[in-house]
This record gives sequence, structure tokens and C-alpha cells, in this order.
Amino acid sequence: MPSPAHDIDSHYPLSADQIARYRDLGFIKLKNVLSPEALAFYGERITALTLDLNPRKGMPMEGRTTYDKAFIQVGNLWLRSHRVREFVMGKRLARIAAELMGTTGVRIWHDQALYKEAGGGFTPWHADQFYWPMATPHSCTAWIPLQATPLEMGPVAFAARSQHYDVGRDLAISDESEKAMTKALAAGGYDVTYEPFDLGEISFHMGWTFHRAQDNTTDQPRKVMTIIYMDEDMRLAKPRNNAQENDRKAWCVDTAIGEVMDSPITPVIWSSRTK
Ligand SMILES: O=C(O)CCC(=O)C(=O)O
Repeated sequence: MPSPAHDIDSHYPLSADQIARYRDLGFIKLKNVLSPEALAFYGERITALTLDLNPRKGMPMEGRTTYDKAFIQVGNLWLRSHRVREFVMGKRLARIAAELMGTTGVRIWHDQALYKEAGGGFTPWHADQFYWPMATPHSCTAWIPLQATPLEMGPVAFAARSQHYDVGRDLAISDESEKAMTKALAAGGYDVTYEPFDLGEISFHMGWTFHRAQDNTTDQPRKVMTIIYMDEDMRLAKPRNNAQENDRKAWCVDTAIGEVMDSPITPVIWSSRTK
């Protein structure tokens, strides 16, 4: 049955100032990007799948590692559900990512639900591109809360301009990255502002922008879907750590180092070349 019409494809116009801010700060928060109805419709399926596939099901919070307390993480939901696929293949967010990065178009790298459970812990400082075997910095994550997200729920927060900071880029998300980057970002004078998200507000951040989140002190889960985009011309870099090698095998096993990361599970979602 076709989904009821929710606008996830039309153009969301960005001002020159918004694009300049993203490129300067390494992230941007945009209001009213998706309607509450669209978030509810697609969010229902995303939540059902996330809870069903929850790798931490039945695991008490006490005794978990910092990482396991931070969120339930389930990836590539778009490959499991027609409805989620429709959402993740939406052109509105993809075009925003391309225009912010200044690329001709974007492919999906993957999606990921990040549900911070009621009482869930903080997300340690980290930069995503540590994990990805990409030849350039042109990746961009859309962080899509499925409810209004007050400070008490632990919305994502960014260290402004840290996309240029080459300290800590070899750190996986961990107690160590939290400790080292808290110190290093303070020493480097990077500003961090914790801000709530309205319903429909979505942030976009660069792959090398350092970010973290406070714990969720409410009795409700912080339900968030993320979509990770990359330049449609992104080339595969030689993996620099085990995580990158695992990602290469999972997503680009038939791609040679130096080739465009064009695989059946990294399709182009939006391109100005094919408009
Ligand atoms: O949702 C969080 O707590 C962290 C988000 C994050 O790490 C990401 O979207 O890359």
C-alpha cells in the first residue's frame, strides 16, 4: 500500500548565510525541516524496528559500559523496511546535505537509529570520520529527533569549528575520548553550546566535527534517527584502523582503494546532475 503523502522530497531552501555558518562552525541546526506528521508516520516504523533489533534488550543499565549506556544503536534500517527506505531515500534532507557540503550530490553511507533510553548515559566526545574509510572530509550526518528534545533528554551538542582540529582524530568513542577531548577542546578554546531541539528541527554535522550528548534524565526515551550522507564522488581510502576495515568490508567490498564508493548499498539519493 502506498504511504500517505508526507513531504520528504521537496526543496528546503537554504540561505547563503546558513551555508556559510555550516562551513564555518562544522554543523548547523535547522528548524521546521520535517513536519510532525511525517516524523510520526516514519518514526513509528523506525521505533518498532529499533526496539525489535535492540542489541541491549534486557540488559540492566548498571554494569554496562559507558558506550552501552549511551544509546541503543541499530544501523541500516532502510534495508529492512519499505517505509524506512522511503524516509531515508527522501530528497529533502539529502539535498540539504549536498548544498551544505557544496557537492554536486550525495550518496547514503548508512542510517542509524540512536535511542538514548530513559536514564541512559552521556555520549562521549568523538568525531565520526574516525570510523569511515573516506578519502575526503565530505560526509554529513543528519541528526533527526523524533520528538521535541529538551536538554534533559540529552540532545547532541557540537564543538564549534572543531572540524579543523586534528587532535583526537585517532580516538574511538569511549571513556578515553571523553576524557582526552574534554581537556583538548577546552585547551583549544572551542565553544560548546547545549541546546534543545524543537520537533521538526534537524542538525547536520561534518564527519570531523567533535560532538557529544548529556545523559537522558527523563523517564522517556530520546528517539533519534540519523542519516549519514557522503559526496556522490567520495573515493575509498585505505582503511586506517579496524573499524574502517570492517566498514569497507560491510559496504564496499567490491570497491578498490581510490575508486568511487559506489555499491548497491550506497546509492545516490540526490544529485544536481540528474535533477
Ligand atoms: O545521538 C547521540 O547521542 C550522538 C550522535 C552521534 O554521535 C552522531 O549522530 O554521530
